[in-house]
Amino acid sequence: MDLDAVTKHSTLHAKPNGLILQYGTAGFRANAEHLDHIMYRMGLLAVLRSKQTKSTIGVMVTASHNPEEDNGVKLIDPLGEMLAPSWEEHATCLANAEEQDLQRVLVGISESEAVDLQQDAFVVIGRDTRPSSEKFSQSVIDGVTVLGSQFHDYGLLTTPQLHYMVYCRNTSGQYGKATTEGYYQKLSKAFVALTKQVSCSGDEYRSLKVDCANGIGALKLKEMQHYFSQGLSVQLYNDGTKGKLNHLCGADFVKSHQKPPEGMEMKPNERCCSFDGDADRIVYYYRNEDGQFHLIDGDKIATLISSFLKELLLEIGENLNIGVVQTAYANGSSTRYLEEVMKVPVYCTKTGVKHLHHKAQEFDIGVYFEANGHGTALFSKAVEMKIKQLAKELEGDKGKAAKMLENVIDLFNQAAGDAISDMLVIEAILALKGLTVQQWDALYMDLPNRQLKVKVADRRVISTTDAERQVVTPPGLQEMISDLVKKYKLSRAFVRPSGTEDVIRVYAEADSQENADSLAHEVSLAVFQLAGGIGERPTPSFCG
Ligand code: 16G
Ligand code: MG
Repeated sequence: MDLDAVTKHSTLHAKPNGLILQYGTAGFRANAEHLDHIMYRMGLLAVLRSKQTKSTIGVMVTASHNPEEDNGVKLIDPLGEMLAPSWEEHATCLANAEEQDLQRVLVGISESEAVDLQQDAFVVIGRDTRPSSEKFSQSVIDGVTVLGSQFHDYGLLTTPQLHYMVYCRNTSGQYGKATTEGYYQKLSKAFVALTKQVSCSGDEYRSLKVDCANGIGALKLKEMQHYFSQGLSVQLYNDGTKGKLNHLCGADFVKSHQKPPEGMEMKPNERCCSFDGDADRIVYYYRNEDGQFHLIDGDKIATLISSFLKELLLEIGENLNIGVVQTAYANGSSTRYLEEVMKVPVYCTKTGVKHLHHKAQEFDIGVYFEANGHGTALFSKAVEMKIKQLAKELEGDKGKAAKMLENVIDLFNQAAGDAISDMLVIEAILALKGLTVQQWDALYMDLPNRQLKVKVADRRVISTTDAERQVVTPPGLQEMISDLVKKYKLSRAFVRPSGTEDVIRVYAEADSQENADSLAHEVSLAVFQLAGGIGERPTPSFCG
């Protein structure tokens, strides 16, 4: 390691004095003005991780659904997964080291992780469409090359596409070809094969309106659409030619405001969906004849997918274990429906994709979704091989089901939740089952719910257990929440420190919107009082 060169280049990416940032749930995120040094240093760290794992490592420059002025970066581990937790800590240390300590911290990480510095390294880089992203990917490359390592810059990519590339490269191409072309072909081939079997020929399933959040999803869908146009025609809205990234549009906006994005023309009962800014989340929605807006979030997506997979397994007579993984934010009705009607075991993990992903890997088939629309289905290697075998051997209806399952496995991005892949899976399932968007929505009724945030002096005063459903500290807060919950029917509430913003998040659900709103408000007051709230005390209008 040429440490003098590291220091010399570091002066070109100087760290603002005293700035402390943390590698959070989805990497670093902040206003772009503060991030250049982080990019350079993550280039350095990716090289060390690559040497240690003897694999290709990914670096994605994006701040997902955050405003355009922000940016962020995260590292992708060899199998396309999120960075291992011990390396998240190294990332935080390296990011916060003052210039004079940089060499020492870098050597410290190499030693503690027994990195063989003679080992070759390879880093792949992707970026979203933010104005600051191109320059930042150059800073990452500076970090990679100063350590004498090789890289490939994919340029503009969705986050899940970079996860896919990393996975392909580290499995000798067995998962697919590590190019955008390879990605488009793999997914489209599976989608077209699936939808060819659709017996009802209604045009209803042939078109879909997609809000691309003025982000990278628009560019990539435009490139991809002719590959699958036999099965589906997509109309793109908020494609980045006019509006600002994530501004009044995108999956996060639609989910949190429970209303359609700006710019979308919705006719009654038309199926629409929204991606987020880096296309790793998706939610669906429609308006009924009365103009009422209906949101179909990650919970209902998980329900549709797991019921379809369960039916296919029944058809081929295989008793494989399916598990659905959710977080505390999953609507209570979805959990009840999955457990009681579909008889599928449901598990709850902490918020953040890495937690759900790891839990889902414990099953033959693990379906995971956050209510906000991030998710996918994972198939164990043994299951994948078995299904491939059955698709060859079985005949008649069983053979047809096995072939469908084989294509479904190919259609899901096994490395990360992926809006494009999920969209094609959902479209295929709706068409194959002959379900309209209203029929899908009617599987169960969501319980009214409300999410709020409370500003506190230090969000770390709140710690939680039981997958964030119970508060441990400060003392007395859980008792207050439990007493408040008892006042309402079908109610539930929890609070957790955000991993991406300096706030405490509050979630409440109950039998009516009014009750969910009052419960959320009362719980916010308890947080404000016991966890050191700052600024204005939460008022009932807070809920609007
Ligand atoms: C990040 C997470 C997302 C989670 C959200 C919670 C990834 C890729 N993304 O966006 O899964 O739902 O954070 O944010 O892990 P919060 O901690 O601020 O509530
Ligand atoms: Mg995202």
